[in-house]
Amino acid sequence: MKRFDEILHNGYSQSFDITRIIFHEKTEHQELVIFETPTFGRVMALDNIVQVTTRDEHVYHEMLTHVPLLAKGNVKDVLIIGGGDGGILRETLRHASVQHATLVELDRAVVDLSLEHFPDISNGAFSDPRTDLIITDGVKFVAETDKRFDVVIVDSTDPVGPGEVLFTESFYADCHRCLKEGGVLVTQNGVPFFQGDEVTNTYQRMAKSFADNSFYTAVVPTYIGGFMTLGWASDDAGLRHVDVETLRARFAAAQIKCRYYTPDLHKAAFALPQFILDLMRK
Ligand code: AG3
Repeated sequence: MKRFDEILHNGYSQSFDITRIIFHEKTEHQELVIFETPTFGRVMALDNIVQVTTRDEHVYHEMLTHVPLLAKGNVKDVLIIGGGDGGILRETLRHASVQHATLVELDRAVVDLSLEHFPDISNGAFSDPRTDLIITDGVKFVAETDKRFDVVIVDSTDPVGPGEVLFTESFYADCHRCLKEGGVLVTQNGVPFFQGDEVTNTYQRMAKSFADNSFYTAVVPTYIGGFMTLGWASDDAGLRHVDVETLRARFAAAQIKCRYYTPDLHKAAFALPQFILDLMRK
């Protein structure tokens, strides 16, 4: 294999030069490949879809973490579904208010191989005393746990293969059940230019359990196609309208240095292009 061609969108793909294959095997749940590239550094793909690159992972991890945590403020308990590479966990634990971060990952191999080949992505987060790592099915966990969280972050693969169950109405209902009053759920929701149905489906499915739901955006170069949509749901509609001064004050107090996230960008990320608004139909 001299190149890696991502197979995700119909008739259009991205292709990486491979300078070295580091790992390539079928885990219990999916095909996992790790390789080195000249442009994006080290890359991990699951079932032929790029999940993480050392070059741009911070964009996705910062936006999927700091937006809900700073919108809510003083967050203590966070649940992460998926995210076995530890990037969301790393960003979550940068908030001193966080007392417990529970990470529920289906595939132990993702955690083990990320620790071995992408140590900077978790950057010690798995050994933090606040971390509780649980290897099980996220669907089962949210259906059964009696713990309650301020924020639930779903860092999933796309809705094909093992990730599909994390895009259902019953899963969102169980996430709602796991939230403290006025808590917030955020999810990975694809690239709407190519995966528009995901916006329409998630919009309708989240609305069944939450009083308010929408999307916000981030641009992640290796999730090709422009904007990525991140799903947002809460019973507190005010959380997606927190004013920028409050966000700036919380961000400054948290003393977190980011490479993509800024409070102004946080605010702006909820302003959606018309084609995404059009996909949000009941
Ligand atoms: N999980 C999200 C990958 C989404 C890729 N999808 C796409 N390009 N449409 C990434 C895991 C990072 N912790």
